Amino acid sequence: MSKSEIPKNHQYTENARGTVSWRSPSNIALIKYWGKKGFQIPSNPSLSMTLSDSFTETLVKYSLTQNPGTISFDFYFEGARKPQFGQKIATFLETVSDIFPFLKNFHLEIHSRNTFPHSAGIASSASAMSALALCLRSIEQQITGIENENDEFLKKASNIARIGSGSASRSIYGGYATWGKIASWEETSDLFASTLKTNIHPVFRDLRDTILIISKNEKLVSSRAGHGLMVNHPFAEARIIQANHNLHELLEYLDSGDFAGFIKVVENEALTLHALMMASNPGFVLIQPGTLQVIEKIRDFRKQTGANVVFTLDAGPNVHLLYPKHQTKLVKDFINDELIGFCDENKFIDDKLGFGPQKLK
Ligand code: 2P0
Repeated sequence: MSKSEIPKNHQYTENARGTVSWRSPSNIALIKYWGKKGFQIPSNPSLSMTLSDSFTETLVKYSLTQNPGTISFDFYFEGARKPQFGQKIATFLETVSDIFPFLKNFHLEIHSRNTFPHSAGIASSASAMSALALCLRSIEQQITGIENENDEFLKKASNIARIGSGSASRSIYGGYATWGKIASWEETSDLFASTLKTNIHPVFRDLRDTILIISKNEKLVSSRAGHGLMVNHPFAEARIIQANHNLHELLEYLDSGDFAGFIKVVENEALTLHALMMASNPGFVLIQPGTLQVIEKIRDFRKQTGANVVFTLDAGPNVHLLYPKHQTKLVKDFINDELIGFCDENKFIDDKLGFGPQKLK
């Protein structure tokens, strides 16, 4: 957009200031997004489970800026300025200012907090970027007075969240969400996520996720860099075929309630993600000895008890242990008896399948 097209401040005088706030959850991918083509377009479709209790709350106060034509904001994380997050937000706001021209007419005061402990090794970009995208969408609605249908509101929020962080596009929706074009599924897109509308068997409707914190340390290679290493990766083509195949199998198992099939696909995706990292050039390793020991324990436990427990991994060493609600006692005893010793300061986080973001203001 050229400078002359930037709306003049006086156009906004009626609704020149306000406050919006959203709570948005994190998610854990079951079919992994790893690798992109072009700008924030995934190489393959992904499918995730939206969490409930691990979320970001973001509040944005907006008011007309003194310097129209530039991005102007202050960012506070848990009450303090955080320059390293601020830089990511500056880039994001600049990128989406074509879509939200008001960003160059308003000053934003952004306050954000996470429910999960900072530096617990939990990826926060999905919840943080989705919360911010929803706030921007609400500001747009308030200052333009144009109210969209809920579906349209969320679709655009998901598109904006994707630009901030690919996985954030899925956090806009509760339950299970997919992002990325799935052949022959009209409602799917590379540009935004959508909620999974197919039948979900009851066994998958109350899934628990206990996140075993193997290490709280910041990882050495960012996801953004990891995605980049999928360009010219020797297994890239095979990975795209595998992800599509796994996605279709998983959809069948989610429908039929086949937990053994679910375990097979979900663990294959988790291990493949890290295998792709290791086979990158340069290769990198984000799992730790504790990750592998916990995986072995989980597989032994499953063999011995026949319990429906399955692990998955994010881009880090922590292990997500998924299981149906009715097995909570069995699994919690197992964690306390056999797994907790592998956790950093004995830490784990209990979470579960959630309903998606919530507007707070
Ligand atoms: C996912 N991850 O599907 C995969 C699996 C991590 C492992 O998406 O570059 O922070 O901001 O789009 O979304 C992490 O990458 O990357 C991720 P960007 P993002 O959840």
